[in-house]
Amino acid sequence: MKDFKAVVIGELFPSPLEKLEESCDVRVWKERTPIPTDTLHEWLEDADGLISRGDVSVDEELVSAFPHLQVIAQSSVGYDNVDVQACTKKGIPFGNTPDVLVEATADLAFGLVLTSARKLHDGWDYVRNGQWNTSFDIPLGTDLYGKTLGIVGMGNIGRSVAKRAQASGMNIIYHNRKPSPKADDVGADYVAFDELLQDSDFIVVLVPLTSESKGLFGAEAFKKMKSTAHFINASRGPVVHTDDLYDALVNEDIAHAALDVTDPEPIRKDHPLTNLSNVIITPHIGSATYETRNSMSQLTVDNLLAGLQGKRLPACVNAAEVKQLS
Ligand code: 8YV
Repeated sequence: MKDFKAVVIGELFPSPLEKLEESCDVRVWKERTPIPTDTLHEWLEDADGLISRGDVSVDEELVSAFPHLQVIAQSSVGYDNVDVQACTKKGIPFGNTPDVLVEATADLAFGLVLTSARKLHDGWDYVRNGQWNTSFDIPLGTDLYGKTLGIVGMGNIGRSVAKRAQASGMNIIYHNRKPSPKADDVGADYVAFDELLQDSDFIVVLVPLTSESKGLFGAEAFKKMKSTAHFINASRGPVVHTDDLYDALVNEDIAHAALDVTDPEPIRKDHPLTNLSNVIITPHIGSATYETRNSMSQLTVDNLLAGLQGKRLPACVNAAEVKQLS
């Protein structure tokens, strides 16, 4: 009999899992499919801690229903699936994994900028179809050098994307609710949202999903962009109005989109968006490297164990509101 009981939705790396098992009886939902509600409720009945996943709705009902639940941790930086206020109301600290995934996610976002500009995916298709550049019908890409990159959401990931863009000789502008000190030494200038839409050759979206950012990119926004603009989303799908993006791509209001996140997610193979030649989609893999997922796993377990032991979580979203021992 261990000190605590923990429920884990999703797989943990072996070493963090072992660490968790030293003090907890652990039940793990390893399937890729969402855990059935009945199973989740049954498992949570006597659980002290929960490691959740983006596809679990950690809403007020769930947070309030289980009296033993003392701490919730999630292996992601985004937590739009979690009602943090409800956690706070119940005195439950909620931990996430910022910082450790910054560089991997910035690589992916900037990788999408490069792929979109240089049509790497088309090049591969050509070779697979037995063609080479000697056919002279290779579609030409566009330079990054001298172009303007607009970052919507200048947080830690935005700052790391800006550094990569700086190295490629791009001009960088950004928009946040207010100017961010994170942009100070990466040569990024603060501009109004509309100015960013009008002036950017590449737009990278990195905002969290909130009631304010939901649907931020709709018909009106796409109409304001350059017809040569490349639109990259590495944040959350619902920040973009999918039908409006589809129309913008079909009507050539913008040139190209590269998406790591979609709405709906996962997107079906036969979804109209996936049939367009001016879009590429990757399956939400911003943090999907061995090193980063391992660090995320470790931090998630450290968050959960700290909470169970009544200590301050190393990465706590509601630390200021929930009283914790240091
Ligand atoms: C997660 C992400 O890996 O951290 C985030 O917010 O989007 C990804 O890095 C994914 O949500 C799985 O939890």
